[in-house]
Amino acid sequence: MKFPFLCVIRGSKIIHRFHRKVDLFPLQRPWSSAVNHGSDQLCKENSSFYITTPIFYVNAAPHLGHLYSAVIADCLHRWKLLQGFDSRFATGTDEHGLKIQQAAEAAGKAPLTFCTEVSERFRNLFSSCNISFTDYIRTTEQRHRRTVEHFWSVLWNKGLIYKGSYEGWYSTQDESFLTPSQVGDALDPSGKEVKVSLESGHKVEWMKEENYMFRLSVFRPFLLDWLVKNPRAVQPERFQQTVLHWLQEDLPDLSVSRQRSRLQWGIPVPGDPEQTIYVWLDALVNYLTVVGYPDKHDQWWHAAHHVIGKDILKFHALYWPAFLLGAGLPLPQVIHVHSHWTVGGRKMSKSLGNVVDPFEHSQMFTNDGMRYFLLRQGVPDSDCDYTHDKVVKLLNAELADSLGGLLNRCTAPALNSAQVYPAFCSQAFCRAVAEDHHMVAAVRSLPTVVEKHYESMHLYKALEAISACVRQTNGFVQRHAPWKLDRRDSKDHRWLDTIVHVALECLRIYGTLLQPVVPEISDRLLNRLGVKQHERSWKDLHFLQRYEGTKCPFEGRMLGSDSGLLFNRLESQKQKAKKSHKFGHLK
Ligand code: ME8
Repeated sequence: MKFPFLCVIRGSKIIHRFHRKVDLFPLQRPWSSAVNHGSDQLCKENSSFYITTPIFYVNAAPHLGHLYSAVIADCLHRWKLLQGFDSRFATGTDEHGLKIQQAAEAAGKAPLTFCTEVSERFRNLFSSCNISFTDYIRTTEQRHRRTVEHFWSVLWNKGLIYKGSYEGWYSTQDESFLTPSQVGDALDPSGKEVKVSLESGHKVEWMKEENYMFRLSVFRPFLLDWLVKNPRAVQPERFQQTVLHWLQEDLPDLSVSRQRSRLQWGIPVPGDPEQTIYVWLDALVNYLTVVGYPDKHDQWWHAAHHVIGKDILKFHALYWPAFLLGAGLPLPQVIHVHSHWTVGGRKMSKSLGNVVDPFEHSQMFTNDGMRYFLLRQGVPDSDCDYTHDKVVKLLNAELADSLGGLLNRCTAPALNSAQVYPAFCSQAFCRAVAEDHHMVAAVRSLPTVVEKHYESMHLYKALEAISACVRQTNGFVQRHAPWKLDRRDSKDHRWLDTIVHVALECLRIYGTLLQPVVPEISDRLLNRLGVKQHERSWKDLHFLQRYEGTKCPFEGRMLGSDSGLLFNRLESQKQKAKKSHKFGHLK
């Protein structure tokens, strides 16, 4: 297939210098087999699962949004482990490009020293917040450079990269090329008229350079085909629609290098030291580096799932699949997109002074508290606003009072003096009323409900369902007030034990299902119930077996030791202010 000598693409002029034969057809369609039979089916057969977060820019310190992506991916990784998958979870840092080069200069540091320092801050944040990544990748590593060079040479050998001259808009903050329709007018803080990206609001500049270009334009029909055949490739649905909408228009070819004189901090183009590889091509290839491309990536690459924020959808749902198709590699199973956290209704930004420090807030609310809040309140489809009092209110209601209160009640010596998992009595359970039977049915079906929501990344719906069941169990205990029963009466005694048995069974199910979200709290809860480590997986979710007439392995077992409250109540800002005022007065 030959391409014309000169082509003009809306707004950005690209002059082709060389005629090269393009070996494009027959282009593999690596998506069809996997998805026609259901993507997860394939993964289950392999029992491999590979989940990634974006790799984060090291030009600034981590903020709440970065932690959010990592917590989502961590939850999915832990969920897959719970189900018995062999799961791999990669995160890391994106360290090349003009933006990083400029940030290092501004900090007066050598680029690598600067990158290492900030990358360590990300790694420490993730480690301290129980983000159980199995791979941490930095794009400045040698293994990554080798992979990028190989990937480039594959595209080059297929004639998908050519040398041309690019002229158009570029945003350094987004490291992104823009067409004129994506650019608008704005005033900078000094009142000067500037051009900005309509999507991100970041300043753009006119750029004219000799570059290497990637033939993105030829991939449009293939990308459309992929999305039409795989309606769940990009989730949630609204983001798949966004990508389909983008594909209604022609895709311009993409500049995939910068002149070395402008950008030194990056991987040189193989065979042309005067050019540096475009940072997004470099960064996206990290997902392959982690799994050992080009030698041993198959097992994992077939099971790839990406978690990304909505800001980088174009790079992951247009450029990345096109690069992969060009290189003859399978496309990701699912691109899970999430929306953004705002503060005071506005995007977090240094200049607005509203950036939430995830270290500080995880210490204030505990790691699990932060994780629970982010996943319970974060909705993939729309932005959510973060406020201190919202966190306090939610965690007090659901973790301290509802879940913690239930555990406390049912394990307190006043109600459970023997500190055992008491016996269930079918005859005594005849005292149960219709609402109790509804509660039992709801908890029995809870694992299926939660599975559905975890699988579709509607994590807040999974937590909503668990929380509703916890409330029902509290209602059950409250309704029958076991503390009012007379232990000396054998019937009452059996009923009391039965109530506590049912409540502990509910708690065991909640603790097991909550492990991917709040691993520390779940561990403490299950320890208190005396549930052993090997009894906490998906296959251990049989609920209330005695009600079904089968043996319950926990019945009669000693409870674990009491390690204190499951979650300590938190103070709102108002309460805090009141206290400090009082102390000030006393002083
Ligand atoms: O884009 N709310 O890195 P980045 C929720 N290096 N999530 C947010 C957020 C917010 N307010 N702000 C950021 C890059 N994020 C590239 C990625 S991948 C091959 C290269 C999260 O440091 C969200 O996941 O700007 C978003 O996509 C990502 O951080 C952007 O991080």
